[in-house]
Amino acid sequence: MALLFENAPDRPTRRELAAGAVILHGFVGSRDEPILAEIRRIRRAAPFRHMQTPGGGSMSAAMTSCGAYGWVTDPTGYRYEPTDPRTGEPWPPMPELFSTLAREAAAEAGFPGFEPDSCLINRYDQGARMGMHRDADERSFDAPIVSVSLGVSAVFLFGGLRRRDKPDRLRLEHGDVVVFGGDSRMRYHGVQRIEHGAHPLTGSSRINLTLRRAR
Ligand code: MD3
Ligand code: FE
Repeated sequence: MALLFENAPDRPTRRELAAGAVILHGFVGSRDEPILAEIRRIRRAAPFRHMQTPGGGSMSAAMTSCGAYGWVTDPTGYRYEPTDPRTGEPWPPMPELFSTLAREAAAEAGFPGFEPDSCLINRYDQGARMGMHRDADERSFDAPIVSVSLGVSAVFLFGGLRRRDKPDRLRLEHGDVVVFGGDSRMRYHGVQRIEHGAHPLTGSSRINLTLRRAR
């Protein structure tokens, strides 16, 4: 569908949101189905689950990971782990498709040489959200984070360096990739509650991949 209009001048492919934050509209292109096929493979070994938070709640997004490290939360805290706590087995390997896409997107945004060692996969069903937070569990904040959105769209909240800074709202659509590095790496961000929706490739869900350098 998007083929005709993806690179039309009225829908620019690359847009700078803030210093270090670049959105690449439709950057996924025809890699959408291959990515979803890899996720089906990953979830067979490491199923999506709603993890518990230190505050006593649970994440409304269902999560899994691939790569050398996976992000986990439980009542003791947030951290990266080399194995899935569900099985004790290493996380499924990062598909080359994921690391290549992330490296290309990061380079396009001005961060050459990005080699992710972790990919967190978030699945938002209708009503799921993610509260405002910073990503601070990585060993170094020099590397960017690359975000890939698939399926039903969501309103992304892009805040500032202080929790109270009023966030910008930005709709992320199927195939959009956003790179957050440099001066934007430590910004607060979140995802508004997912509305009722349907996408031919994901049904009523939104899938977000975040490619990270954990260690
Ligand atoms: C801005 N995920 O998993 S991706 C997360 O759509 C997370 O699932 C959201 O926030 C999602 O931690 C947002 C966009 C994103 C990811 C990392 C960032 C924005 C960021 C790191 C720094 C600044
Ligand atoms: Fe985040």
